Amino acid sequence: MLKKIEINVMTLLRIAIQKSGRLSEKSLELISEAGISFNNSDRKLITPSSNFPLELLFLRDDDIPQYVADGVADIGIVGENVILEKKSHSNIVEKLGFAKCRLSLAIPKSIDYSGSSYFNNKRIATTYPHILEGFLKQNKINAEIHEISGSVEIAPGIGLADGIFDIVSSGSTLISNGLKEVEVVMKSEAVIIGDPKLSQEKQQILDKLLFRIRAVQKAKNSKYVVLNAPKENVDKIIQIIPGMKSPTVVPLADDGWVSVHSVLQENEFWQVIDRLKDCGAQGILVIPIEKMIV
Ligand code: PRT
Ligand code: ZN
Repeated sequence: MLKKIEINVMTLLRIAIQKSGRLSEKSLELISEAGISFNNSDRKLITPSSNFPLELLFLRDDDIPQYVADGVADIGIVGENVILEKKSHSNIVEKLGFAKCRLSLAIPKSIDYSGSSYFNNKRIATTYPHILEGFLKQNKINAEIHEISGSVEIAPGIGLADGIFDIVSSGSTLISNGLKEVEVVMKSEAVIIGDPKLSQEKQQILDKLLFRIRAVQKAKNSKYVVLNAPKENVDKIIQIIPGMKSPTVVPLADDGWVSVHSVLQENEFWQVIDRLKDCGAQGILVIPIEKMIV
């Protein structure tokens, strides 16, 4: 008699990440901080997780929007600059806050720059022709676009172009090539893009993944703070560091003092610490938070 065999085909969400480059390490770090493990020692193209219904697909960053649009990958991590250049229709699901940069126009530093009309009848070298074309059209500038595949920053020096349109992060590449940034056309950071038509099962996996990623991101932007303060200033201190719901206030052995525990945001850290000190706070301890579920 034939036995009925039940095959349990588990649904996996497939995420495309950059194989090697500026996004790869941070993308893998994010996934690992979300508690998702992979064994990719043999560098396979597709690697399933051992503890979460996710599989990694390693690609060049330029190919990621198309793979997501075609449904070969369900989601992907890529820079906003690539999405715009590839005119991809994938949804931005989450901004990730790393690989921040801008796409800018730059010219030799010796030239006086009077405004974007400078680029009329000039040659601009770039690896981002579509974004540049859009900017030129919008600003009614009639310039010649020279699409090249790399080392854009050397183009003016060798007489190939009058200016460049490229990614700028610290600005040191421009400086070391005798160039100056004159127009910021767009700002970019790494984002998760997604297929807008995910199945219900895959959407549930994505929601779980996003829940974890948000907890990690929120924790990174927050610090746990513990301090001692004179009792009469507690109300003022609570207003400065209201915390997630309300700070914990614990009496100290010394009757006139309390210990206050709360959470503060990284970006307002120094201003807040100064205000706390003005309220007589002492022994301020600031502790990193690993995960934060609100
Ligand atoms: O091989 P693959 O196609 O996958 O990678 P890639 O070589 O096309 O891209 P990669 O790894 O260099 O960058 C991936 C993404 O990182 C980009 O699409 C951006 O979204 C983001 N990013 C962030 C940057 C930079 N910062 C950056 N500084 N991408 C490139 N640069 C380069 C830039 O082209 C210029 O040459 O760094 C130089 C400028 O840097 P600064 O710091 O001197 O201004
Ligand atoms: Zn690329």
